[in-house]
Amino acid sequence: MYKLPDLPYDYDALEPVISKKIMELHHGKHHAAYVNNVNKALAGTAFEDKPIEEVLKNLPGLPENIRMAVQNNGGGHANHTLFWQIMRAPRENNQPSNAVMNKLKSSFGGFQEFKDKINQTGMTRFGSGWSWLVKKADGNLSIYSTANQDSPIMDGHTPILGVDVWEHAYYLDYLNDRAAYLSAWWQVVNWDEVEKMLR
Ligand code: MN3
Repeated sequence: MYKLPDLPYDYDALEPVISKKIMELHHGKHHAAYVNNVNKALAGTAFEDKPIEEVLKNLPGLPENIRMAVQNNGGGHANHTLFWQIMRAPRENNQPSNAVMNKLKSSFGGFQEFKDKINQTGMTRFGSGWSWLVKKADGNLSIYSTANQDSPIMDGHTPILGVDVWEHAYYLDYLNDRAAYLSAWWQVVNWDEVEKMLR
């Protein structure tokens, strides 16, 4: 049985970038539903006590009648768990350490280029999904988007930073302006947490 993780901050901590109302719904309703539904799907199977990463890596090994439910809800659980962890109260001119800067520069040409690519990848995701920075098995960094609640873990990649571009993540604050949400979101990135995962 998975448990809804507590947020590492209060519901209003990300204001004004992300409102308390969005956080209450997003964590307390959306994420909670993913947890409940993946628990239901896995109940009574050999997978119910396995770490979610292990389950997502082995989706083809799951019984077919629960595979899609686990992909959607297990993916949702893993994706949101990371998302909460890599945010914190907003900072102006929010930047990573020099070590992270250098990594992003060598992989993507620069910090601004990196942010632009994450934003563009999120903007061009039609419908619901995520924009990701991932580490591949060979250690190389890559940026791409996934649909719905698909997780990079399903492809054997390690998600390092991900931004939720489902409308539930921004609509109450930004209406249909996904670009404004993505642009503001960089103020709440917890670069200390991102750096830990980059090592
Ligand atoms: Mn979400």
